[in-house]
Amino acid sequence: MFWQRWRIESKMADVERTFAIVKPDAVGKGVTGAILQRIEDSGLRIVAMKRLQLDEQLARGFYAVHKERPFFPNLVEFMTSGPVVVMVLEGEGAIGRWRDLMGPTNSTEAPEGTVRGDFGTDIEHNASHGSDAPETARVEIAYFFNATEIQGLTEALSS
Ligand code: RTP
Ligand code: MG
Repeated sequence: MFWQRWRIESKMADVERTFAIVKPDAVGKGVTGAILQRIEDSGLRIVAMKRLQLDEQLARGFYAVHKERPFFPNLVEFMTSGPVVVMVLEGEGAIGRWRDLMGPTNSTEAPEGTVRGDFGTDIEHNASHGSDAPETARVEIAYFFNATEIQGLTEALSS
């Protein structure tokens, strides 16, 4: 339908996608639902989602940019310590909006009301991940999801 297509196309102009993880500490605490609720309450759309156990190879590959950092072994150990929930979020300015909802990396410095402030513990165990730029978002989304697993505005338009 023309009007429907026009409405979707005009919305798509500013739409952005980001990649999000509910990390093993948050899944283990049973706060996955609370985090998903915050995402939806903020107006971001969850356009793909799955729960899985990362193995060492997958975790090392995902965080490869940090492989020379002293915290890398701890990071891989933490990310493989239990199941995670991975997601694609869609909306205007999704990358920045999700990082704002998460708060700063270090949970001890993250304000109350942020995901990391409320559900994380420290700089290493910080409840969630979010892409930091459009290019990393594209790479991270493709690392975990096939095109057929994502159902957002673009897919609605072409269906
Ligand atoms: P993320 O990639 O997980 O969304 O976190 P971020 O951008 O806020 O922080 P980044 O610098 O990319 O670090 C990735 C993850 O590594 C752990 N980390 N540990 N011990 C440390 O100093 C340290 N620094 C970072 C955290 O789990 C962080 O989220
Ligand atoms: Mg990062």
